Amino acid sequence: MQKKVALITGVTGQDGAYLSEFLLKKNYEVHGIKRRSSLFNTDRIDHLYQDPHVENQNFFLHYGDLTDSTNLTRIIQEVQPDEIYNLAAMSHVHVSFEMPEYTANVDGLGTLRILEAIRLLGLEKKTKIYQASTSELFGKAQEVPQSETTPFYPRSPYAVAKMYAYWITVNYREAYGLFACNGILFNHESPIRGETFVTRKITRAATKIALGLQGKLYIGNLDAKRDWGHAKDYIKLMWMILQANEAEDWVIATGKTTTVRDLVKLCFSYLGIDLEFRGKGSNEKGYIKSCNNKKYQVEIGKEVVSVDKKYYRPTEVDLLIGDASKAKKKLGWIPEYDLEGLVEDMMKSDLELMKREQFLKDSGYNIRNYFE
Ligand code: NDP
Ligand code: GDR
Repeated sequence: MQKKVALITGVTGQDGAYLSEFLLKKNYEVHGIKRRSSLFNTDRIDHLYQDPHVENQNFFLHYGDLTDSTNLTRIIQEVQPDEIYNLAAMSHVHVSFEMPEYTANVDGLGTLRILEAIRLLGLEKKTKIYQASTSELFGKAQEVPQSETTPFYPRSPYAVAKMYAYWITVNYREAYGLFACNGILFNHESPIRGETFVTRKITRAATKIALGLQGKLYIGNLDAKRDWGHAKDYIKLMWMILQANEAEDWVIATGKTTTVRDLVKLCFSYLGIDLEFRGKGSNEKGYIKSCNNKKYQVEIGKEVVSVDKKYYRPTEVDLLIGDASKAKKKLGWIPEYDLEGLVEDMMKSDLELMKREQFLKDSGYNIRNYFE
């Protein structure tokens, strides 16, 4: 049987890496688009890399960018994909306030460029498209929990750009009969999550603090509530969405919400450290109440978490909690991880990473000391 061919934009990102692994296991030929950078940017997919000089390859990388339509059209023409997963994006909500125009170009128009390439190349009947939509579309939530029928109210340049991408995907499906679907995914994390998203920032900081490599975690809004799942569970859904009988839009979420503050506590508790929070708003701080693990030389009463207003957003999304009953019922999706399982996976991985950093530091080498 002929192998199915998939093209993944954003292949070097968290979801792109897990999805590549998943599709290769399903015997797909996988093509990914990576950006040119002055340093290697393929850490997350290096284990999948194949020497281009050997035969029978099934994983290929192409240079490209979502701002370059001629490049995208050429790659799609060469690859003739059965499925495109459009995961590339300037995906950081806070950064989108600093770079609104670029975010609109990549996250909004980038999707249009792909859809238009499919149409220009006459691939409407061949190529299915998955668009990485987001719970950020719900923004100032008009309904709790949020489902496929909840109205949108985006609260950042990122969310507004993704809203254009959502509707242009729906429009190309209705106008030209493309098999084009939106996965409205709620936050999903993993040990390879970008270091500046709040979950990974916390797991890195907690492990560093326990090992004496960092003094304090500076953080923003502790009251924000998110519905956090595991990326490994969510990328399966991307594939299932494109195998469904009909092209539709789908909400993917765990159905549970947690404050950033409780997530901080949960991460420290994995290490046997109990935190107590005192104060309000930008004066809130977290202190070590107790530690039942003798491996960690932490000082009881020490302030280890402090709010820094620089991490506040001009407009915030206060509460996200998703209702994924449609995906569970129609696609038979069953997630494997709950929040505790996710935290355990991330903490275990970062603890190992930080032990290596500690070893380097103790051996006299410089370690990265950059917090965002
Ligand atoms: P990441 O930030 O980890 O990865 C983003 C990917 O997009 C990277 O490969 C990045 O390349 C690439 N990229 C950025 N700009 C461009 C560009 N101009 N041209 C080509 N490629 C570009 O995101 P995730 O893997 O977490 O998310 C995947 C997608 O899902 C994104 O679209 C995100 O907005 C969306 N999403 C994510 C959710 C989550 O919780 N993770 C939830 C809902 C939606 P490089 O490595 O070079 O930076
Ligand atoms: P989000 O994820 O904005 O939901 O977007 P992020 O982890 O950045 O923020 C989650 C919540 O935590 C609050 N917060 C902080 N956030 C960061 N990054 N750093 C901090 O120090 C900090 N302190 C508190 C935020 O204000 C926010 O409320 C992610 C991205 O993956 C998007 O691409 C995706 O579309 C959505 O999830 C669903």
